[in-house]
Amino acid sequence: MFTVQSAPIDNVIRDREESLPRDQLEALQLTRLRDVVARVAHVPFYREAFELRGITPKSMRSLDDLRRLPFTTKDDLRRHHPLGFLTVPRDQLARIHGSSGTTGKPTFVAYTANDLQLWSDLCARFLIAGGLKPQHTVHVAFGYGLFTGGFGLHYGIENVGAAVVPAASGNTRRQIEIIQDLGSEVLICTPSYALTIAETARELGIDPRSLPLRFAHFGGEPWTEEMRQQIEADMDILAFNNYGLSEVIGPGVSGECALRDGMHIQEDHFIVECLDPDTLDPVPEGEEGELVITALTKEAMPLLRYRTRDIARLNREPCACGRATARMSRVTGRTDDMLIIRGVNVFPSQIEEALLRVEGTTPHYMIEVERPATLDQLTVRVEVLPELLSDRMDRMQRLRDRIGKEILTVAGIRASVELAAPRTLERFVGKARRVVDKRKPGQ
Ligand code: DLL
Repeated sequence: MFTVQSAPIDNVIRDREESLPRDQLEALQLTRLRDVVARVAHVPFYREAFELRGITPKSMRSLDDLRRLPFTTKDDLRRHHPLGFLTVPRDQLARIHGSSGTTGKPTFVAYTANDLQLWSDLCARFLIAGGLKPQHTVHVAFGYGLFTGGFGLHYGIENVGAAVVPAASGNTRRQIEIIQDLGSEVLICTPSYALTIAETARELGIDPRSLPLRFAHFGGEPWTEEMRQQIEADMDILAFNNYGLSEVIGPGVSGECALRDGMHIQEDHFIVECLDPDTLDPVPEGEEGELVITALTKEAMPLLRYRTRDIARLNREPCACGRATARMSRVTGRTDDMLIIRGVNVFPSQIEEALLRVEGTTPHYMIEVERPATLDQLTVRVEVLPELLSDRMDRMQRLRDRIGKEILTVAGIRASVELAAPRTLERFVGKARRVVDKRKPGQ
């Protein structure tokens, strides 16, 4: 048992594979790698690449041979729209999800019945690692639909034996009422939606700390350690991070254990590489790079070396919880949401971190980049606590200066800071969209 912020959490490891010694885990990965190479060999995209590179299942002699396999990108999926990566006949599919991109059309991902079972097992693993018990009632405020968040977590919770409340997204007041009426102890949504719930509760005169919630499992979008602290204090809960993406399976790729020192990657089912996004060589152990993921055991649509565009670090030290799997850090940004402002690489997470360091700011903010003449201009709008809004120009200016200074320290860039009154910026029910880049056409 571990005690996290005075809450006791039983350290339960669901499956033996989670704590396999490294050599046994790697032997299992290699067998599964050969197997998946055989299964995808007739997908036209992979067949061509395999022929060019002389790849056969047998030629996968060690895990290092992974590096001979082709990468798969979101563009490849688009080029083979809608389901060009299937390895099984259509009639074996049990579910199709999709992820929306910036281009409008969703990319589809398909599951067989076994894939759905695997998915629910993997979600159950991280939920259990984060303290979920069969006696809990769990409020799911993720969208149910093509998005993998709602259904993925839903079946994981049922798999654990807990009671699931499929509230889905929207109508925050009603959600609060349902949480109160049913006494739900666990909340599942995006971290930004948790903030909306807390804020709406306060508007209704309900102290969010008085809600029955005790734990939360957040994922689906980047968030910072500062944001975790704020949500935990606001709602008096313990918040766990979990990560995944639809192209790989959905939620269930990795999640935190009670020690919350990185997200355990479910390495018996996924091989995760951390590569320099430019050279595509592995980064030195522990350094930031792009995560590239190979799904070893999925049946319908296993992708090889999928380029996630997510930037994170890997840690292969065994964890004190007893799991031996590699852990990934928080995702600090994406190679493609990285903003380049006057030549400086800036991730929205850096701005968030800076804002939350300044007392009196809230986690509601918008980042706008434009180029009025030749020079990029960064504007950060942030809501401040009502008691900080004042008629005194000098006080407001001091606050803006402090925020600007923090942004400069954390992100290395000067920003013009605008203070906004409470509840004047946009709120999100799913993934937050906090960046408006007016330099791009169509935004
Ligand atoms: O967001 C799957 C998911 C749902 C994961 C619910 C966890 C909980 P997509 O819609 O395909 O799938 O978006 C995947 O979201 O590449 C990351 O950029 C981002 N993302 C997901 N989880 C996290 C997280 C789902 N914990 C994309 N931290 C990924 C940071 C995350 N980013």
